[in-house]
Amino acid sequence: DYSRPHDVYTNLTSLLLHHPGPSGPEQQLRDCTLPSPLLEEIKEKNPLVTLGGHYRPPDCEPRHHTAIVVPYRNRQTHLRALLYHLHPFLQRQQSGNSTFNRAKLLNVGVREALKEEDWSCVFLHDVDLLPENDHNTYTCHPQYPTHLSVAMDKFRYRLPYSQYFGGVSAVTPEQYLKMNGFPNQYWGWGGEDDDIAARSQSHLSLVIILIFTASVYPSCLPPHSHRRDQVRLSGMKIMRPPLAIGHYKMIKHKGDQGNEQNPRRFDLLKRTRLNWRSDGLNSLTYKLLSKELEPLYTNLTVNIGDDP
Ligand code: BGN
Repeated sequence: DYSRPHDVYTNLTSLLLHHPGPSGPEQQLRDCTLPSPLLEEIKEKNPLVTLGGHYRPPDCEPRHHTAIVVPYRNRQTHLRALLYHLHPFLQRQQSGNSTFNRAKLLNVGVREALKEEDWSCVFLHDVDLLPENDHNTYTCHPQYPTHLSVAMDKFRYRLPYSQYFGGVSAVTPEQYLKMNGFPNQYWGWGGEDDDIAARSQSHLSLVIILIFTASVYPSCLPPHSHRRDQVRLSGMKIMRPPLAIGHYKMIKHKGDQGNEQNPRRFDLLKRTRLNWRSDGLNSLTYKLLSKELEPLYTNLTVNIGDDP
């Protein structure tokens, strides 16, 4: 019992945390008011850590087998802060080597976000896109999915092609359910946004949609003026702000490792019409490894499996 007021022991306690070894990027500690929750809470946040502080990644064979030794006496607050930080930190270092899967991660994010609160609108936002026009309101259309990044600098402030749905888009939970979420099978770069677009669209041509959009979707409505109508049972279509409003700057980057072009995307896309009812929100499986409330965002680390 480390918390006794008059500690009768003068022992040096070695805490052994058995972990496979590190390989991840650096994480900066933000400030000096670090949380030190109760041991019970830390345990709850780390369901995969077993008795004695052991952890093994559930989805791969560890390459290292590491014990962490912490000389200790009378510092329970520090110990709790360290355990609170270290367990998720070590688990994160084992995540992220498999192929990227944007659409499946979006599914996970939407499901986890909806566990937290009854959001009326959920945005699906690439990390490298910065909105440039304040009139591009981040709200949902009550009936149809919205595509907001219609004019990116990378594509000379135009749509690269009429069905493009990548970058930044938004759905209400009802729209998300109606389209059975997003596909889980697109491992690597490309095609998943086209699949999502195909799920959400009816057969209206884009020209009609754009004219319609410009007239009924003013860019500057106050958020609460949207009514939350039921989605029609027929197919949906894509709503877009005018090209002059949906401006985004893309932060320049090279293709990332683990997100190479997916050669299967052409075949997968041909089958969207057949597959969308069975591949999506209703077939989503994953394991939540950690969930951390950071000062400016919530960081979820999940095991979503790997390209079969
Ligand atoms: C398209 C990609 C999209 C990507 C845009 C813009 C495919 C499927 C080919 C049938 N689609 O070509 O995923 O967002 O380019 O870069 O690769």
